[in-house]
Amino acid sequence: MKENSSYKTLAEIINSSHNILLFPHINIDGDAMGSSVAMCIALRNMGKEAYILLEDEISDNLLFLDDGYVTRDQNIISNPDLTICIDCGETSRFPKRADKFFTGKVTMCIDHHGTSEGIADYNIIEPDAAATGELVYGLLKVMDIEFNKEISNSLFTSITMDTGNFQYANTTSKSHQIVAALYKHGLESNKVSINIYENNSWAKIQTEAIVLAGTEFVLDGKIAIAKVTADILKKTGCKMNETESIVTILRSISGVEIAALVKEDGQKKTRVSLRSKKYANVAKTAVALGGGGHVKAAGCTIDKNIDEAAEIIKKELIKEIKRHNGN
Ligand SMILES: [Mn+2]
Repeated sequence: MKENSSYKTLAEIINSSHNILLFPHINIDGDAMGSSVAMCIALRNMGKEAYILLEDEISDNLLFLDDGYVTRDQNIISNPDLTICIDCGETSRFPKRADKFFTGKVTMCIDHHGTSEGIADYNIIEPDAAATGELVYGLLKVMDIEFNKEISNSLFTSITMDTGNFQYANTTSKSHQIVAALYKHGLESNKVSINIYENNSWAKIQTEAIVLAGTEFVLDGKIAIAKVTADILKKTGCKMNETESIVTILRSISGVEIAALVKEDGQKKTRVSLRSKKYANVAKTAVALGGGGHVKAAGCTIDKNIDEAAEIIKKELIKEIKRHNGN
């Protein structure tokens, strides 16, 4: 991996660029969206032409942040002075926009994933940061940007969502300090939290109920595995990208160390989301099956039908638990 550039270097390059495109990852989450929107607002307030370029949909609970920043038109800026990938650092995380990213006269990456490859001319990759929003906050400070309510709400979205609302192990005093500072600039934490967390579709909640009812518990309840089938989604009308929260609910069950959500994505394609609670390393399991991620949150895709994939995952997870429990 390339060495990180300094915030000052990034600030200077941004200052001298006029047309700027931002590239958050596919399946955009609160961190990617919040970081990108905060950045886009700051750039426009500096008088730049800036857009967030996407290739897929935004989940309903994040739409409130988009006040004309998002576009899917790759020609909106034909020769960007600068392109910035945000909360991602591998072209597989923005596959249909990868060519466009490299048309930037200068490229940048701002990310906190340990798997980030340093693909840009200038990179700031800090795996210890809880959210990319923390890095964008730091950069906007160095750029001497005037913070406002919109920037504060965006960065709060980023940090609250990537820390599991300040519950996950990645949460630090810095996460809290940044949020505390955002209040001084008009942060509306309750309004934002209602938009994000209390805005579920009935289809999503029904899907959660059906999927959770079918949970299989293994090794005295240390492992919980649940399946999202195409049939369930058809019945409820829920979108696949709205089912991600189920794995967090599974992990929250008392006694569960590893939660696995197995999602049918075709006849011979199953996507798997893994979460661990205290000691298990699900990144290890995911990597063994061709995927990747963090120690406590990882995933992979298995080219088998959902039932076969669930069996494969179950065997691997039993091994992982037994590795720690010494039997
Ligand atoms: Mn993130």
